[in-house]
Amino acid sequence: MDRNVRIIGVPMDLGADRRGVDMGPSAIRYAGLAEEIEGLDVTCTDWGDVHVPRPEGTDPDSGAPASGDAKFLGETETVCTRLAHEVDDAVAGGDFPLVLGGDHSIAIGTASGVSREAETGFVWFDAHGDFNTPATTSSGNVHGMSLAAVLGKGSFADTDWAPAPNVSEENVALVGLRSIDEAERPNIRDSDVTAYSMTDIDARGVTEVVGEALDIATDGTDGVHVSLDLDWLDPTEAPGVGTPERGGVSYREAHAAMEIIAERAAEPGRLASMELVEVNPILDRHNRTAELAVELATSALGKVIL
Ligand code: Z70
Ligand code: MN
Ligand code: MN
Ligand code: MN
Repeated sequence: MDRNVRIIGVPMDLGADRRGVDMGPSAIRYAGLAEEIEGLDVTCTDWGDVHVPRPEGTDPDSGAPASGDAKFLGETETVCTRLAHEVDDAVAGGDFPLVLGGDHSIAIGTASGVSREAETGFVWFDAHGDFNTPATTSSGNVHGMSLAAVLGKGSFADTDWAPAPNVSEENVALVGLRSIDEAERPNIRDSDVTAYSMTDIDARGVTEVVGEALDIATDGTDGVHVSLDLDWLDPTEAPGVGTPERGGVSYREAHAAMEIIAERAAEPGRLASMELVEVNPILDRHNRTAELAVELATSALGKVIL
């Protein structure tokens, strides 16, 4: 990594049902994130946390009427607007934003901030598509809609905060899918994103799939944002997530993917930002999911075995 890493925590859980994901930033810091990054001879500044309102005393229906069936949409807008400003500030200051969730709804803020001045491709590692809209969601949870929001799908198109300014669907690749809602599937199929399921990883291997995902995300863009939902990994490796899904990638496959990202960071379509989301220490065993998040982040930032 050729830039100072700026850590930005977002203790957000309004986009998901399971309480505990708001403790993700603390858990990831406690697992030694800053120390491990400095061990790579990369400087690192912890910018603290973006303020998030507590769900007690907030109204899930805020943001209505445009929100449809999206819970806490008004608070999500507030948090994502704050985060977008922090990420934009980091990029403008020449730093590399490393955002710690929190649930995956925060990606709407990261995307908006990182793409404010630059065409940005996305590689979205996830068991889920996060491609619901307020019209198709069955949960009402914004973390299941965040990529659709970034791309201005459905009623998100009518908002000025959700669609990212410089992200094209053609430059978005989803990797590792294995749990898509019935009503969500056509949203993905009818879009111009490229979606790789676990079936693709089984057939072609993680190296080839991630290489192709990076080709898509770097094609004509200024940089790539890596959004890493820890439920991308198999629950045996990452038990501390709100929505575990069997059949995810292994520890080795996840590291291989991050190492490919690190290799590409030196190229012109370089790594622009990264986020680590959905770590839930309450559901974890001995903070191992947060520790894994730290290991994967350092791999993406250039850690090598020899
Ligand atoms: C489901 C929904 C989801 C993350 C779960 C689940 C979405 N498709 N996303 N965990 N990160 O509620 O929309
Ligand atoms: Mn500012
Ligand atoms: Mn997700
Ligand atoms: Mn997920």
